[in-house]
Amino acid sequence: MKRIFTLLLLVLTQVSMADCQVLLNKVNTCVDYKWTSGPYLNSRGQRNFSELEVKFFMKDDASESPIKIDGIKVYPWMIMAGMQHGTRPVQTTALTNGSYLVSEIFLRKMMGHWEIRFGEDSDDFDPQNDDHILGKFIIK
Ligand SMILES: [Cu+2]
Repeated sequence: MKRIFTLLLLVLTQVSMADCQVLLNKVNTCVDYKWTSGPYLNSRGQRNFSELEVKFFMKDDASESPIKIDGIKVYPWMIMAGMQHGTRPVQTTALTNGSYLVSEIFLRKMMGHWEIRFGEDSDDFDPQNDDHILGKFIIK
């Protein structure tokens, strides 16, 4: 009986979390994202901007209604051997469907991997400080 209950709980947990692509645990918020352009990893001389549509919703909201995210910063971040760095500032625009369009994302092809980091938007925001990062995903 206990085993069945555990199994059921596991299944239920997976169902309720199914559409949470990135969990921002500290603010109880889920992120769904899709690339509307790219992602382009630019070689030398190329200049293709990528665009990401991002929806934020409360973790426990089964209807996944989009919420406003004042105070959350979307930040492309490159991890290389021995160094990390960002890129030029992105543009974040609110869409009528409640999601956000993150545009002007400029990614260069390098010996490393790009991440999209969701950070707390504060004056002293530091993309290398794990305490300032709410969640992230690796760009593949
Ligand atoms: Cu680099």
